[in-house]
Amino acid sequence: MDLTPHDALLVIDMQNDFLVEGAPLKVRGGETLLPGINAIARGFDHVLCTQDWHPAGHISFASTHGKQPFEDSIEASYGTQSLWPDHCLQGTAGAHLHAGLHLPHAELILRKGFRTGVDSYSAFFENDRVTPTGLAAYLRERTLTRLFFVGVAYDFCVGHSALAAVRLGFETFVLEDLTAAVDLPGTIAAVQEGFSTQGVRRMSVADL
Ligand code: VGL
Ligand code: ZN
Repeated sequence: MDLTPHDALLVIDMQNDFLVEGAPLKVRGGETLLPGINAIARGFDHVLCTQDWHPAGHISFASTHGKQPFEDSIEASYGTQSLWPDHCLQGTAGAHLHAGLHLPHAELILRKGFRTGVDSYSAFFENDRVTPTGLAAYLRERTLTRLFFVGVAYDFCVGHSALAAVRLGFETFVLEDLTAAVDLPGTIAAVQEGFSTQGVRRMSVADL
């Protein structure tokens, strides 16, 4: 596949709280993706990153509701919200992009999930599915029409971002061997079902 100036690599949530040993929301295998992401990024003219960026007392934190992370959920005004350990608190070391990520030419770091009352798995829309982050307009204005997703978590932020991208009309690929999943019951199957019905293309680094 030949890359063009209209292609962008979207590196999703490669942050300490998802990657380092003992982190609250460690995604198994996430840290092993770093060398591969660094390497592939060199082939892209345009690299963008996202950063999960929550205020204290965020709606997605189990602690906010006195509930159990991973198991409990709440009914938010916008639908069911899964509950997580506290993670990616604004300005903390856990929220920093991992020091092993070397993307010196990255052009944008998009923060998401910064509103107390609504979570944002997708880089394009918050979980209410209507509040935009501005990313679609940014990409369109810059004529970045073909998007390649890597990072964590495959079954949450990568998956929701890719599904939103294809709905918005971007040609959308997920480089699956440069992703890692949280893997709660049914979450991988659900996202893959969405990919196949909505036209997100699954590929591996070797296909690039
Ligand atoms: C994520 C759960 C909560 C992710 C972010 O990056 O996939 N998952 N916040
Ligand atoms: Zn989060």
